[in-house]
Amino acid sequence: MDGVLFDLDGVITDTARFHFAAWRQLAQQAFGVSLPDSFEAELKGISREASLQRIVAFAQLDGQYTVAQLAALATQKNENYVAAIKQLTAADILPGIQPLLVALKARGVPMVIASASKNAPLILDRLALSAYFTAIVNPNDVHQGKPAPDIFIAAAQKIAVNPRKCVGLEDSVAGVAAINAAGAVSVAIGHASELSAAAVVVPTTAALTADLLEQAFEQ
Ligand code: B16
Ligand code: MG
Repeated sequence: MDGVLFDLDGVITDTARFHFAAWRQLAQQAFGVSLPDSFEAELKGISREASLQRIVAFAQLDGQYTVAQLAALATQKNENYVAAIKQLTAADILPGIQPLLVALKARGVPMVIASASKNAPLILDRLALSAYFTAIVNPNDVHQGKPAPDIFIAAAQKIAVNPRKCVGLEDSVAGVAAINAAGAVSVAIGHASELSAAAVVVPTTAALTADLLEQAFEQ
């Protein structure tokens, strides 16, 4: 294993609740609709723009907004979201992640962030984890979002390692598909029934260790 490619939301910290709260507020204010709880999982790993499209479709307002209006709505959601995530501290790092980063760094394994979030640098800064990562892929530089492999291929390129020599960590179905399509070994966090496409599934981040990632890579 010559590199580890990390998703952010749901792997390093749980920002999904902040994303969903901000989308719910926007959907109510702009479209007058209440998003059901099931929408939270649906928006995981999906870009800001794609998330808004899904919400517009749910509100049955397809084609009613110009590109500029949609961009303004996405910006409005992001302003609320950024205000919320500014409260993040190292206490919000998911269980097992800090020891995993320490162990991988001690073994000299380079680590890269492959998140769909344009706010990844801010979040890592708030969590005091930036120093562990060689690079953060800018989703603006990636042609197609997850489930396309592009972001994981770009992450492996940042450390000049073949994706086949990397393990990718994900909590979303779209993200696992992206890791597999990139040729990396997928380790998923969540329900085995939902994430069955992954090489290995663990129930929570607390189960992640450097040895487990090495074993997943070797199997
Ligand atoms: P932003 P990940 C994803 O993060 C979130 O799961 C998804 O809900 C969000 O829409 C996306 O980032 C974009 O985030 O609006 O901050 O650019 O799971 O790929 O780390
Ligand atoms: Mg995620």
